[in-house]
Amino acid sequence: MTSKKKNLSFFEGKTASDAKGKRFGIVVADWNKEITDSLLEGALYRFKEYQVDKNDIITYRVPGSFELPQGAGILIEQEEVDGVICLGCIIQGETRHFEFIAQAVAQGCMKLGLESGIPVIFGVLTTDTYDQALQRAGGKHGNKGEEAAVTAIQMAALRSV
Ligand code: RBF
Repeated sequence: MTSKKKNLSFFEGKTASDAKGKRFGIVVADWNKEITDSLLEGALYRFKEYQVDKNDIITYRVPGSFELPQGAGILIEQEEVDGVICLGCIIQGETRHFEFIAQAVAQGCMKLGLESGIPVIFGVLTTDTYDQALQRAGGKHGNKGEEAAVTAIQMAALRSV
């Protein structure tokens, strides 16, 4: 069912404490690069707003969304980070790849987060059309990359309670 509401997410601006001194990883998929680059831009914008130093942000690129959990795992092994966000865009095509990839990535991110103890944030758009993805990557439904960054900050803060 489609919704006429503009934006159903919680996100309305500043919702977490500043994260100065925290380190974050970002893993970005190259598939649908125009979209994932906008998600990345949104994430970097929010990290900056929350005082995260640019030297404390480590960005890795992977070919497609399917590779996101593995990329995040490698990043966690190689870098000391307080959280990782995975950014990707999976668009429903004519084959069942969509379902397999989306399921695998969601489960991979969850498993990695639980096993490593480092928050792994699922910032992956899963849409029927390219336009729906555009609307969630800086369009009328906001930028889910920004939300992923704020979620990582909130989860990192939870670890230091
Ligand atoms: N990766 C994405 O990030 N988004 C997609 O929409 C996407 N669609 C794909 C469709 C097909 C038919 C295939 C074979 C791959 C697709 N991938 C997509 C790439 C996938 O995430 C992964 O990089 C490759 O399957 C190699 O493991």
